[in-house]
Amino acid sequence: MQNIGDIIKKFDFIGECVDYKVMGSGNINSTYLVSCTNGTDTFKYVLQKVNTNVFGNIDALMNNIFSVTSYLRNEIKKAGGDENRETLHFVKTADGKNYYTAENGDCYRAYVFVSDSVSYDSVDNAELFKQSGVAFGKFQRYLADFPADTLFETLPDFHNTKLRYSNEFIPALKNNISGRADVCREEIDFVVSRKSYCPRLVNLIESGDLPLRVTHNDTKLNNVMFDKKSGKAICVIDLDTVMPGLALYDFGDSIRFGANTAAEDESDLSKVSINLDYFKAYAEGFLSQAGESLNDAEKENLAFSALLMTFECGMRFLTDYLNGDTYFRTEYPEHNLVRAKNQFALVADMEKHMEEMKSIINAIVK
Ligand code: GN1
Ligand code: MG
Repeated sequence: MQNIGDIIKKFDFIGECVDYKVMGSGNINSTYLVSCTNGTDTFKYVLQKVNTNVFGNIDALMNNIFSVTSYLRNEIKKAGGDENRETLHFVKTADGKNYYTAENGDCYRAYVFVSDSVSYDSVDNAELFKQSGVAFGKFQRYLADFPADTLFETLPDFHNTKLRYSNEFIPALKNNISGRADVCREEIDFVVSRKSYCPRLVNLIESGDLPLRVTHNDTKLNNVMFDKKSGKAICVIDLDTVMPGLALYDFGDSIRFGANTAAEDESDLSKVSINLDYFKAYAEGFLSQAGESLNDAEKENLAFSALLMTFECGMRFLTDYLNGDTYFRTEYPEHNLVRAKNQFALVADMEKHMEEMKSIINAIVK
């Protein structure tokens, strides 16, 4: 473990650091809020240790981030927005590098904390959730003409549910490294009995029905910063997985997390269900920005994408549980299993409400 105080000194921050504390609730990277002062003003930065077990090529990942954020800055300016608040500003190291590599190989990067902003792990009103839909829809719209072939695929096949099943879940089950397969038979059966969901979107990419776009791919509610006063979404964060993907991945993953009536790791499954008001609100927000560019196959699969992204995430949690918790950060031994059960309860509820979900979408896109 590196001394964070020493790491902070490596960055080109204004003034001297007076305080830092752990922030955020991500499952992959470690995040700190750093406060600096030059004697008169305070400057806040976000420092992150990037998970090098998950991301292999940090050079390429940080190049993606610098090029995407500078492209966004331009698009926001052109649209008359405030480019200083609506996208992240990464800060280089004192010797001009995109990130800092410590002696033990740990990698750190930093960006300016968006002032007067806040993120949420859950919402208690539909309007706020709709706002996050606006933010992710806008993000996709602004990046519509970004040269996708210049982007490095930080995690190839990230949402390839078919490969997640055959190349990750099945081997984890067969190898059963953790010896835990016996305690999660019900969840394993849940996944296997729904295997036919996995190739649906991937097949539509192969057939040319679904276009690849530059997408965010990790559209959790807590990856959006909101203005503390106005409640409006300001900007999208966590740009590690910005890659060519499907609009449906971004839509579906937002619903998975934000329209669940419980947190994604709530163990009381009676609290887990799909909130259809939130589903509708998010769809309205997202489609108000990204809707016009969507083709018929995309529109037809919006409701299903919510189910599939929930199923995929549950399968990933279960895979990690079988592998002995090597990927997601866990706080207690059964954490990944609790998450998997939770996601599967949500899938089951979405299955019951699929026709309503489709009607909600049809009423918006008609
Ligand atoms: C991870 O880092 P975070 O918490 O924003 C994961 C997502 C999962 C999510 C589940 C790079 O996101 O894919 O949906 O946990 N990110 C990566 O909470 O694997
Ligand atoms: Mg995050």
